[in-house]
Amino acid sequence: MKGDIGVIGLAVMGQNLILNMNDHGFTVVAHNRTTSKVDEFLAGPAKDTNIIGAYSLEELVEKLEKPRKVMLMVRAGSVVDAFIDQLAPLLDEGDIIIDGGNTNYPDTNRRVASLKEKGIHFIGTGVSGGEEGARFGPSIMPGGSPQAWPAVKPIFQAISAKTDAGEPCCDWVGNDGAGHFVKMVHNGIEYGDMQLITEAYQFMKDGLGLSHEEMQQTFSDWNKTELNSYLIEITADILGYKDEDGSPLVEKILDTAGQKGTGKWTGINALDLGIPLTLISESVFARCLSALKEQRVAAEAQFGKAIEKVSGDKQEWLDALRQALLASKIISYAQGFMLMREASDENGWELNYGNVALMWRGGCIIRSAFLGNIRDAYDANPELAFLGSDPYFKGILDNCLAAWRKVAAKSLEAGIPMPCTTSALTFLDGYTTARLPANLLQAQRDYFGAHTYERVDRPRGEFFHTNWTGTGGDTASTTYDV
Ligand code: NBP
Repeated sequence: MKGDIGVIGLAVMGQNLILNMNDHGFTVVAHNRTTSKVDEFLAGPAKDTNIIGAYSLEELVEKLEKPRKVMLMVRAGSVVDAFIDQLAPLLDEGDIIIDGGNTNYPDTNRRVASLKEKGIHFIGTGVSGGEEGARFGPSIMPGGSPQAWPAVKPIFQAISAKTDAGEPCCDWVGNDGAGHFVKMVHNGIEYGDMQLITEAYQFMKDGLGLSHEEMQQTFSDWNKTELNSYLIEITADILGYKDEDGSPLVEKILDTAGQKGTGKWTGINALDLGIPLTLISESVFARCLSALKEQRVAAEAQFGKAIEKVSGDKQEWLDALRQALLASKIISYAQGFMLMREASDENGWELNYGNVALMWRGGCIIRSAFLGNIRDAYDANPELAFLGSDPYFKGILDNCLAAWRKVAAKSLEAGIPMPCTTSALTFLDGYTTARLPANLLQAQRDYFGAHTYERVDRPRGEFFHTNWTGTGGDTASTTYDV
């Protein structure tokens, strides 16, 4: 019997995806560079399954049904290129290579194009949900060669997470690197969600002086509101978790955040495309700041920094904090979808934003009830430019605004760093301001660099230069840009 799909890479993600595929009745051929891991896998987790081992790429290819589907679950980067180079000569026209790693999407663009010349289809797919997702239902975001999708769809949609209504959290995202792009934005949003939660935690702990039991209870309560999500749920669990000595384990963990780069890629992309992705970018910088532990310790002593206690009714503050978190989260997703729209337009991907929200609805780290509402918003209006304009989300923003301002102002007064909560509010204030002070900025640019400006009393597209000092020239600049 030949295999339905081959999977290369028997680390945590590969093994669990293979077992998931096997559970759904697919015959999987498994290969790993270090072939002893094939034996260990077959004798261990894959014992008594239909999983077949392959000890070389030739054997793997030989054991697959045509069109062959070979999925790479290996370290992203040059390892993927090396496997593609070895696999391509062994494959026939119409065969499919799938990269399920955390690849930077320009690499996927490049691989789709170069394999197309050889007649081989390529899919780059985001897979989210970590070990447990891979085993029992991840969110899967495939993009690449559209001709390959019909052959891969039954496998991916079978193994993916499902919504409560039974819909698979997996659908075709778009051409070329669209799948990996959407996965990158997913990870960026994950950075933002996590940072927002940590800001609320610090406000509760250092501002309001809540105990860990009270904080655990608060997050549990929040999980029964519009904030219902995997990350809020695990935060409650973490805050209640005790170390061996009975004290909260979370307080023994060093306060320096790690990162693997997908948040940074999202921020870089936003800068490249000119999209004000302020919240996710702040969340990446917050991790960078956290990493400066020794400098922070020294600076706290040098500046005599202390967080002021927040006085007043605790329940009122907690409710205001919940509203600030919810409103900030709406801004984060609104910015993420703005970025996807710009990238989609730029690359001709024709992303379906309702489908993207559906794919994130289950299986992945940012899964939440909230994503169901985002899906409804884009289903109702696929052209929605700003998620916050959708009636449901606008209603929440309107209702939360006063409490959100109160929390943001208090955080600044008390010295509690809340970069994402406050920058989200600043974004909304900017986005809803018809006239910003950029007129003065344009005047400055024209003053020192003759960069010209447009006038409110003339049609757009007409450019003017003023000789501001009387000593400058009348020649406008076309090359010098600041
Ligand atoms: P790793 O990212 O740790 O990669 C391990 C696999 O890569 C093993 O099969 C290893 O083979 C192979 N490999 C390496 Br490392 N260097 C190689 C080389 N020079 N030549 C050939 N093979 C090489 O595995 P993972 O954590 O399962 O993740 C797989 C992919 O999925 C990654 O892109 C990751 O970013 C992504 N992802 C991971 C998670 C997660 O929660 N872990 C979640 C979502 C996505 P060996 O056994 O011979 O060393």
